[in-house]
Amino acid sequence: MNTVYIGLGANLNAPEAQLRNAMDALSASSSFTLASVSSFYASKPMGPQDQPDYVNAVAKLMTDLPAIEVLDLLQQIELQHGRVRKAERWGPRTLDLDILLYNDEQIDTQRLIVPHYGLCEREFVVFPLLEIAPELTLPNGLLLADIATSLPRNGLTAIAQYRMTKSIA
Ligand code: PH2
Ligand code: MG
Ligand code: MG
Repeated sequence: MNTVYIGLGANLNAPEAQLRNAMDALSASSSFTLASVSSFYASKPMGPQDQPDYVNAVAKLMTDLPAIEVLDLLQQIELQHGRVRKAERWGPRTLDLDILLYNDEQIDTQRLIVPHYGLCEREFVVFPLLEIAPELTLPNGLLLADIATSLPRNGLTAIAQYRMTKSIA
């Protein structure tokens, strides 16, 4: 069994509902067991500022799938939720599902880089991850809690909770 942390983000078409639907889809998938979900957070857009605020969250999944097949399934869920891939870097999106961590592994391939390259700098990843994994050590040996100490929250605010219907706890 593998432990995967994923980041969820959306800022178009009722973003909170986008995240709830994505969580429902992950939790309904026979390939994943949903272990925990952070609060949903309102966050200021990183990148172009002429776009709506985001809703972000982090989830912990257990799976037997290799990382690349996790990516396939996440991209399938993105597409089912109306994601249109656009050229604009860091532009608005209906749903973005990113693999943040896959066990302790460092993966560097054409399609997938893990840990996610922005993990340590993005408050909308670090604080939700810290909420569900306060003791986490990253593959580079750094404690997530230490990274959080020197990272500005940039207005990041918890706005809602996702209630898990199926739990391994
Ligand atoms: N995702 C982006 C670009 N900017 N800003 C926030 N606050 N949250 C995101 O998830 C985000 C972003 C592209 O993936
Ligand atoms: Mg992203
Ligand atoms: Mg992405």
